[in-house]
Amino acid sequence: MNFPSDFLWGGAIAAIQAEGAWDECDKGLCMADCFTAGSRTQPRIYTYPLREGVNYPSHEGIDFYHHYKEDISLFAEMGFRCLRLSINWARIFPNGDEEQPNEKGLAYYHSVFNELKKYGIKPLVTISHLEMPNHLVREYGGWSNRRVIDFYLRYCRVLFTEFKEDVELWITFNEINGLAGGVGFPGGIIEDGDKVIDFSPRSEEYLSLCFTALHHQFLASAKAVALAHCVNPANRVGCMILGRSDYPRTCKPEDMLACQQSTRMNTWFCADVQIRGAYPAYALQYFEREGIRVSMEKEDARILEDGTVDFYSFSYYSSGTVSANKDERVSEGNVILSGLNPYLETSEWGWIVDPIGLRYYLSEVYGRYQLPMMIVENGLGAADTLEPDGRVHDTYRIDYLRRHLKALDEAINEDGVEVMGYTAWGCIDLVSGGTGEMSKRYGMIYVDKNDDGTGTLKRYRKDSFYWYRKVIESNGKNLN
Ligand code: BGP
Repeated sequence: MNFPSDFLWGGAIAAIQAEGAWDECDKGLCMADCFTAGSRTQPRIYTYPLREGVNYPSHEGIDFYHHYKEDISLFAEMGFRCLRLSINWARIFPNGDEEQPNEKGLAYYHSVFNELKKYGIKPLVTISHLEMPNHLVREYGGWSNRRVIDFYLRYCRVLFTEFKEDVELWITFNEINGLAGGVGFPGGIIEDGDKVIDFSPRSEEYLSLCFTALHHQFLASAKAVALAHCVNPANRVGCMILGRSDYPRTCKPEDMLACQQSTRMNTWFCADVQIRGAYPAYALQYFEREGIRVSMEKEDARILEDGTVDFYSFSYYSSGTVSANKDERVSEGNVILSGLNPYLETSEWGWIVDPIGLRYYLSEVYGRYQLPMMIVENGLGAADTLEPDGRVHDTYRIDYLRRHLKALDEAINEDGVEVMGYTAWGCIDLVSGGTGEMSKRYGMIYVDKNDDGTGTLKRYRKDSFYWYRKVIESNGKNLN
């Protein structure tokens, strides 16, 4: 076991799943504040206006907003060197299109960064993690509107200047490739009553909207990268890809080809644009074939070229299979669908568990780009039992993490992949993005909160807390 000495061990959270305080200190309503609670079988719905008596999990989250000092001290106790967190855009620009930022929002994040500094924990900030001010969704059609690029850049400029002393690691958009899978909400393409995650077959018009929104996010990201470098040359900005290894369902050449094609659009496409600075030919041909229209302007090629990212970050939970036969059963998973694998087990929530897939993925991606990589989300969503003595014996989570860290070690030491760090997803229990549940827990810290919103919000150290502390203390040498 040999991890680099400056390896960024830590955890990851997102504002909409942790902060709560949805209407405090002049924060505006954000898109995710309109997502109802759901479950594995009951989809979350976007409702606007908000409905009386409905549970909207982001409104309270785990109340990180008021508990950040306690939570950060627990992260420090585990030895974190890095915390990935996101800023809620609507806390800084409540409607998104104002000229001036909300000072109270800035003050809050200053306090959070100061607290992290106290413990020597580096922040890695996601500028937009599956949210945007709801006003931009309603009045502008989200990212399908080119004007949103300027609003985003105004927001970025404020962040880069305001937090120049505190933050040097940035991610422009969380899981930017979600939009390429034809799920519109990450682009703010959503209407009252829509399912938040909806995999039903989409029209050419809908897909055109998604890819137009994605194009605008590419431009916004590229401009943000250039701006970040200009404000502070020490800034490093990453793309963030929903990572997943896909295997052909069988060794039939047709399945190989189908797998190659789906991997291109699901995995390679966004990073190709953000790292190589141009649309790959296969994507343009895909648009042509599928009748997808994306309006691009003359200057766009130059913008993409001038704003390529510094590192490749990604989430990794699962792998999948692809078959030329489109009817093969699909597995559950986050935002992109794929087939089941008879050799692998699934989690309680139906996500395929595949540590070897992580090693495979790291090697494939590094081989293509040779950019430093960072795993900014990985973990097991599982139900936990809080024992009467306040303990949580989450051996299944330890086992999941251990196997993935072993795979990571092999990728670094046997395959030569350059990895900057690892931030475990939901290091403290938080609201599930996909289902809106609390019971789908990822944390090493248990938060006493139930799916219906009841609970004391008290924090408890799980067995995985002590285990992860040992891992970090030994710089990854001790995974037992
Ligand atoms: C990713 C998101 C995270 C988080 C994670 C786990 O797609 O970036 O925000 O939610 O998946 O997913 P879930 O919470 O649905 O289990």
